[in-house]
Amino acid sequence: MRPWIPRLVLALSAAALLPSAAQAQARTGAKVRITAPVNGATLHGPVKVTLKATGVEIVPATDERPGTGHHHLFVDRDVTPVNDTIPRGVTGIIHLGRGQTEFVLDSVKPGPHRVIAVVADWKHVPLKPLVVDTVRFMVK
Ligand SMILES: [Cu+2]
Repeated sequence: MRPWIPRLVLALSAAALLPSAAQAQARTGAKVRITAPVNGATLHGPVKVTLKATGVEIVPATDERPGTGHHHLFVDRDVTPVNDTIPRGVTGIIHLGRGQTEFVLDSVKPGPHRVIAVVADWKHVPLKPLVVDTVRFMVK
């Protein structure tokens, strides 16, 4: 008599059965901000990069829980494909896999630089929607 009820119930149960990091994150609107260096700054090396995330818990990469992630820095290089695992052992890609929220770039050369911060899950795949921030700065 009221065919919409079973359909609604089915939809609700399906949603309840499929919790995912992506859904949890979409609800909370996770964000990351590079708090230092300030975008456009001119400074001397070494350069300490500090990060602040909201709406996602920053944890070690060994912590396999939805709603969590760890920071990655792309230094003077583009972000790798967003559905792929962020590779290790690649120049300019830094995993803060112990849950750190800062990292010192101790060998930056004088000149312009760009750092992109990306939060990824324990599989090192960027969270969706992307949790990303970029700063550009000049090293004297
Ligand atoms: Cu990683």
